[in-house]
Amino acid sequence: MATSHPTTTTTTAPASPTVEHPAWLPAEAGRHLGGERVHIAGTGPLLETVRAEFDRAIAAYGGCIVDDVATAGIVVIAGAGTSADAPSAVRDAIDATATDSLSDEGYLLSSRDGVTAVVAATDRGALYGVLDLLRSGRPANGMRREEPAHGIRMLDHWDNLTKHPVMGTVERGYAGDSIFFADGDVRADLDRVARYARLLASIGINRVAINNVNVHQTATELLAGKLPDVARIADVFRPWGIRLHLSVNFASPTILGGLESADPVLPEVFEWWRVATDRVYAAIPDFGGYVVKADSEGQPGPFSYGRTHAEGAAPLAAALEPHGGILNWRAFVYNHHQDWRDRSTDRARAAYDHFLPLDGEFADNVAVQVKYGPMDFQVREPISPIIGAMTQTRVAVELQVTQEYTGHQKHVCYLGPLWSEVLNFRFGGDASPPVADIATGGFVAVSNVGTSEFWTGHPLAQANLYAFGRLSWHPLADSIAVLDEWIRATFPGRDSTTHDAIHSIMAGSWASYEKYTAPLGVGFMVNPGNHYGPSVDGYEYTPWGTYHFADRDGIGVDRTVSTGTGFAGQYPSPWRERFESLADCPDELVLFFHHVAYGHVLHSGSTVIQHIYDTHWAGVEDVARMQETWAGLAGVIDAQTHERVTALLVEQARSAREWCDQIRTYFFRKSGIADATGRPIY
Ligand code: GCW
Repeated sequence: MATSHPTTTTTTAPASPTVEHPAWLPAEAGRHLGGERVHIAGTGPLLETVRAEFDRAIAAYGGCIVDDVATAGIVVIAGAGTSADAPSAVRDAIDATATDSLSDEGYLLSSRDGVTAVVAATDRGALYGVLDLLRSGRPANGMRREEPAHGIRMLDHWDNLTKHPVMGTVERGYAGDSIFFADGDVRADLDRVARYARLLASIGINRVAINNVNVHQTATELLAGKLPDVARIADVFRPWGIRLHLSVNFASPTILGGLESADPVLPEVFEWWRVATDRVYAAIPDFGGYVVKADSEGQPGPFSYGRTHAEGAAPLAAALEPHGGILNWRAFVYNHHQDWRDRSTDRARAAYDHFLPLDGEFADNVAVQVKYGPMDFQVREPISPIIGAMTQTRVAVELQVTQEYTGHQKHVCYLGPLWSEVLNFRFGGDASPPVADIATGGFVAVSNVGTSEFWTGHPLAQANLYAFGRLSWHPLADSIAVLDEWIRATFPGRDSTTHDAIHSIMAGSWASYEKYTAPLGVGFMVNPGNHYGPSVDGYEYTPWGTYHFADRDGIGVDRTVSTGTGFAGQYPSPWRERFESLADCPDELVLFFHHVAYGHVLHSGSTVIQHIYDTHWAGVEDVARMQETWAGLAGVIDAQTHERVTALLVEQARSAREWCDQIRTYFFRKSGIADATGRPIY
């Protein structure tokens, strides 16, 4: 939920902590490239980055960069052809790309006779290939071809320029302060940003929006007076193939330009955005575009002028278009002044109701950016139906890497499996394309990074950032295989017992989190404001539209067409029928779509009330197992990481227990039905 954002300025922690964790690119990453001779052919500014990467990786082990291709053990070719004396691995790869050409960002890794080749059509592809080599090691003999599924792989930072007394500089940030901003300005020292850009490039992220979608007063200035400083960040991103985006305030023409109105149909408003945007491109020639949160949680927008969101987007899209810029226009538009007594308004319906009528009215360089669920980044929601419904509009799917509703980076909660469910969802049933293929606007996620020495507060939350990058490149990859990749890269050279232990803690951690928090898709039940810890009725009588309707007889939200809010009818077949029917609705979403009696029997065979009792208990047991397994890793994992995770697991266990006891007790008191197993209730 939006909160007010008082803009107090206090002293800022240093941008670079003393011991910064290397994440999935530890220094040892270069070890397997050893004392290699590396030949680099091609042109383009990113090849400087490639050269520096090799220097960093191989110099320590006696390797060097050589001119002679014939004697090299690693050969990088960006675009250019090669001579006949090139090793066979190189010729194999060149032949392969001759028949099936590579895109701008694709590359081939080929190994034969002790030589590894990275072949790409551009220097950008070569950079991705080389970072892959560093991350995952030299491939065995043979060839691996890599192409991203989509060109837009973007992180949104909810970073503010000034500090909020509780949240610091990052809205919903749990990893320290902003790495970009301090004390109302862009940081002077951007070294940390360069290291961040390297991590992001290594997982294929190619766009970053640096500031909060709630654009407060000082941030509005990023588009004007602070532009030279924004350009400094873009300069740091550029060698890593990352384009910078800005979140902008819809009312900028009035706030910055002194216009009387920001009404998006006015010619002077078009003109204002054109001039402002030309200025941005003069400072940052590869600027990516704008992100806009309009008419949402108090942000200004076209509704103030009686205009639609397509009309609202038009002047910004027109200004960006000649420069190749894109506009990410968020669909998170709903009534946050709802009367809880009003049972007919349903927040879940909002994005579809607002945006479907506008399908086809947005310019080509606009992506409507939709949160994966129709409510708000809950641990379990159905997939937002508007993602599948706008067939004439680019749709970008928005995920949340920062753990706002999934444990604030105090809880281990590996989100890969949640995102895979989203990306694999097929609106039209098994024969229809998955969300991964219909997200024509690409993939966006809210970053979880800050000044924390671990980047992400919780060391294991690095896996979520890694997984988002990898899944935005390969949206249908197995998220558990991605986890294994992350474990191998982050903890290199460990034996399989260690690997398996980390895997067992993380692989099911999203499921565990779901067990001990809000049950069966009903959502929320968190403390209002900070969204951490249990408060079953915290949101029940608020204006936010997030209710569970528990009474003495039952719980859940009737979103059926026949007797409820009609939300189920926003899905095409077969889902509208499946969600509509209590008999067919998947267990995990039953309370999202139906209000049922506590004695309702789930497909699992358990009643709703017994399911609540059992899963909450089981979730706490899962966390106890995580603690035990992690304790066994002392001395095997570096001490800094081991101690931090140990301490956070204590908090996770405490918090899970609190959830468990409050939820079990609440439902016993409401229903009067005993837990069949006789476990304690208070
Ligand atoms: O759920 C809400 C969060 C807000 C956030 C908003 C959004 C940036 O609680 O903090 O604001 O989502 O996505 O715009």
